[in-house]
Amino acid sequence: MLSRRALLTSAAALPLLSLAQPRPSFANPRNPGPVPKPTSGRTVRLELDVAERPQSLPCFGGRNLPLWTFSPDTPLPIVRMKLGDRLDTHLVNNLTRANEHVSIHWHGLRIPIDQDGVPYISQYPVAPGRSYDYSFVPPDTGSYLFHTHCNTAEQLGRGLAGLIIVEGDETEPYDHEEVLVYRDWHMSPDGTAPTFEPFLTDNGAANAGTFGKLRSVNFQVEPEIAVPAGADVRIRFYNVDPTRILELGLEGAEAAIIAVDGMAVTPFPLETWRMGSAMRIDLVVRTPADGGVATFMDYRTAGGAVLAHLKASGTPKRTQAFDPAPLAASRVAAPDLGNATTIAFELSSTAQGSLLAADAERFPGIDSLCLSQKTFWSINKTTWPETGHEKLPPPLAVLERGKSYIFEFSNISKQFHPIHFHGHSFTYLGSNKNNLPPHYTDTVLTVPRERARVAFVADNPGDWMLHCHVIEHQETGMMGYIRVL
Ligand SMILES: [Cu+2]
Repeated sequence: MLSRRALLTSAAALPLLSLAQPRPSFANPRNPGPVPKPTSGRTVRLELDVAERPQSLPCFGGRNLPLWTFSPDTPLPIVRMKLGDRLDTHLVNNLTRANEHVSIHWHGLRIPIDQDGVPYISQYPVAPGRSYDYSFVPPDTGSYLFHTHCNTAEQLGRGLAGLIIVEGDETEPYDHEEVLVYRDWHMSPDGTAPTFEPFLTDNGAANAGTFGKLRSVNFQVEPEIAVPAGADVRIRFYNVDPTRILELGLEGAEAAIIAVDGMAVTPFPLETWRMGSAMRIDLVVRTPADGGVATFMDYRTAGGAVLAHLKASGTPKRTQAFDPAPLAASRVAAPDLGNATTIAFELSSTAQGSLLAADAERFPGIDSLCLSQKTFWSINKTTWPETGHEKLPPPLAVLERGKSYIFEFSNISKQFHPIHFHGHSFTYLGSNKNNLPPHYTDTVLTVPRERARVAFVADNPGDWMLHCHVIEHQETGMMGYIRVL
């Protein structure tokens, strides 16, 4: 299906290719407001007790699955804090499987490297029975998440994720807020066995990934979420699935994107927006009149798949035309494009990966090829961690602190790759395939034959992971790191 996105164009900064049609925009969009000031200096404490907790979520249809979660109280901890607050986290690994280590990555947060939660780079992984403490002050407002960075396909697949919301970015109050969290579950839709299906398969890893068969939003199948009628409702939409890439759209209501990966943008209409694993957008939706319904859809699925409904009720809160209020500007430093150094990254499959993908096409269902080494993907022909996470290859690039860089990602493979960079936020420059409005992102979602460019100031010293967030691609080679000296 040709997506609506493919028909859209924009006047993004420094496009590689100018296309004729203008992208839809609001008549007089308002730019993000002044950078917010920290308003408090509290310490927020977070206890993460990682353990297996079999439970039945609403989407499981009465079945119990052996979830791995951070808390006995909720399957998805949500931390709300104010800009300026410190987050002190005590992590305990109470998993009982031998050698099932954990570490916590704070996805999208531009925090110091020693808090980044990557095993063998920022810390040793935390063994069963052991604990670890994190402490940092998030520097930005917005919508973020955390997840483990060990055995991630399975650990995230079993449920180990949480959200961090740093408040203080609204320039005008919206009428209401909802958090929508998308994910699949690796369970058989008809089976009764209280177990998960495989999280990582050779066939999946060499292709688009192993998808869960059950889709959920907020742990429900196609939930109906109550919202006030005729109101401007802020929606924080998260894709926390380890694999699936969504093409998110909304039918039945006007909507504006006001932030991408936590960082404010000049509001622009939501047509559709591609969201890889761990990507977020903040929206303002003008909800329908009393009794009306608006529906979130995924257009990457043939014919479109329903994700969730917003059901409006009450007297309309607003009657004037939709003019979404912007958020406060991000404090991400503006890259100096005139003096930036460009570094190219080629995203490709390995010979083994290509062979396996071709075999899978010829022999559907083929899997478990007894491969001694599963290395299907590479960045600039280099791979990690085929011989162990702890054996670090050399960095993909060494950057000078304070200087500006342009990263150019060329996807020469047959699959989508959302490339996530730790510790920084990219300024999107443009692409030969998808000209998107100006925005910041911590993940560059590339499609086959796409050449996408982003820029940033290397202002955070450390060894920062650069990897595909289709977790099976990451775990089969598409992973490296960038050194900022
Ligand atoms: Cu990938």
